[in-house]
Amino acid sequence: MSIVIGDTPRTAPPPPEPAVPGRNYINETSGFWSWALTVDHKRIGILYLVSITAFFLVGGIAAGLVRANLLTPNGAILTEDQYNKAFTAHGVVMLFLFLIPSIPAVFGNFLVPLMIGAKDLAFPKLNLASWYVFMIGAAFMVWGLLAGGIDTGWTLYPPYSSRYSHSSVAPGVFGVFITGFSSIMTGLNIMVTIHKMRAPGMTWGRLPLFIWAMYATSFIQLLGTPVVAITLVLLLVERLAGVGIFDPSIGGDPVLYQHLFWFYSHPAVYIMIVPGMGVISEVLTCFSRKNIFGYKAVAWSSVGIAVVGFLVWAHHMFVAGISYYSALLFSFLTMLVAVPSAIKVFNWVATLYRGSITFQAPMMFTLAFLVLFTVGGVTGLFLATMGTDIHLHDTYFVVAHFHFVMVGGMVLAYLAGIHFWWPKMTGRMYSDFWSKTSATVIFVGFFFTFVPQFVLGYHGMPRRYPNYPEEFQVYNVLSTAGASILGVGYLMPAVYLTLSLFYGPKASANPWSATGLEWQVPSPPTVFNFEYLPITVCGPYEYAIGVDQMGRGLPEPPGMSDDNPASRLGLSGPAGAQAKETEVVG
Ligand code: HEM
Ligand SMILES: [Cu+2]
Repeated sequence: MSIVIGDTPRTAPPPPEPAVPGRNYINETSGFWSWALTVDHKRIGILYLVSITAFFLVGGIAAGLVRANLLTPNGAILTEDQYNKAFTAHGVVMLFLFLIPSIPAVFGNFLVPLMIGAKDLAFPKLNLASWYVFMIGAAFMVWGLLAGGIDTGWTLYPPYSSRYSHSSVAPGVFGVFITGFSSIMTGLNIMVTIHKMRAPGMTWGRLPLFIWAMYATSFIQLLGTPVVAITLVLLLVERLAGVGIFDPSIGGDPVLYQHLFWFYSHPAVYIMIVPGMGVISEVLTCFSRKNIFGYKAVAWSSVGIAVVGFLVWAHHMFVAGISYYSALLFSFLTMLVAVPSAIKVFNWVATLYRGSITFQAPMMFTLAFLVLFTVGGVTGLFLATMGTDIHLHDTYFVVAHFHFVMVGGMVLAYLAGIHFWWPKMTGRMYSDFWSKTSATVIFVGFFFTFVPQFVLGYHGMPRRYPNYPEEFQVYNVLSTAGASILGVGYLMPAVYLTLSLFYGPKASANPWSATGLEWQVPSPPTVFNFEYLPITVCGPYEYAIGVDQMGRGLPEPPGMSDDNPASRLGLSGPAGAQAKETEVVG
């Protein structure tokens, strides 16, 4: 039966209480083994959080070395060989050990069961195994990076990587190969969970958009990762056994490697960004107190990106000697992939329109994402256009482009997510002032770091070179100065979030007055998440009528007390019309 809600529930539900008060997933059991052998998706999420934060620090130090070296035209601190190893370490660690696992493994683990009303992921033991596999792969990579370093760049192009490099390519490549399995396990687990474990009433059309994004991401992880895995094995076979696969001097084909590598690595950039887009949809709706504009379009565009993302890989190879006609085709297909991304951006902006926006830290990171990701996406179109890419390929323009999407996009979405769900994950609130300051410092630092790189690339400064002509110095100094600001911006959350664990005020179950099922359980949640079976009665973003997904009234949103309640509840403006359309199935 479906009914239309007439009057608006105004009272907050009684805070849900665990069966044994004060018990939660963090303090239920204690000791080393209770964490090392846990199969609780929330604890595994925390294990991932701690590990990838450490890797982010390592990758950040490598980036600091690269930028410091570029302060002077002839290299300020590193030898040329050390420089090659520093930027490779930066790329490898950031991509394989931070960005790819970040949102899927941390928030995917922690939130997917909570958001769909499940006790855990479908395969809890596989989930724990995925973390161990990740750490084993990471150990091999760290071995490669410490024992001699790797100097090939993260793309590991043969024949240099397979035959001529004297650095520790083999353990590094083997490590990347192993972490791939972890990614596949996580993807598989999340996909099965979304299919099989949704609570009653949680239909596909009522799934939070983060879940749709995670679903699309799992699809890429499952289909793409095996391809890179076999490619890396072939690389190792050539390097260790001398079998000619990619090196032309022994009968191989180096362009084949590029095809295989980018067949995974282009979709992999969507493993990085699509989950971030999911986070943005959650935070943006909550802090503008509005339903998402165009739910179906946003949900299906995640799937669209996942599918079309597989058809565009050769845009990395326009100058690698592929035929003119295939380059033309890939140029066209690449433009297509920008369409679903643009659909999302338009719908987010439309969601903001006439919303009751408040500027808590998660929202500030989200708005920064909107600006920076858009710039990143649009500059991707310059690169997708063959004529301009021939000029821009392998220059700092490309470096700036992918940092806008990966750092300005993904990392900011990740920070938005951390700030949004931190109270849920830890049960503590963090400093309002410092979190907003950090968002501002990161935004400013980001601009100073990467905008000069567009100019450098346009003027022809190649990427991966340790030195440059003098006229480029001013832009490089600007970029390094910006990177220092950015570094400070990143250190701030590390400090105030850690302090919040000890001194932060206790968080309520639903501190942001959000609608998702994860906010209907205590902060932090209990071991089995729900003391009762949550029954979903409506879509995920009914802020306009002020109800959560179980149809219960929301608490007062933060920063809203001085507002006119009528406008907040959507009784005026376009949200009023939305309220009438809202269907509640009982
Ligand atoms: C919005 C649509 C996008 C388009 C049209 C696009 C287009 C392109 C093109 C054509 C290149 C190759 C440039 C060259 O090597 O000369 C490129 C490079 C790259 N893009 Fe994008 N891109 C888009 C979104 C993204 C996203 C969302 C990410 C990551 C989250 C990303 C990450 C990268 C990376 C890492 C590279 C460089 C890889 C390397 O050679 O090291 N791009 N992009
Ligand atoms: Cu690409």
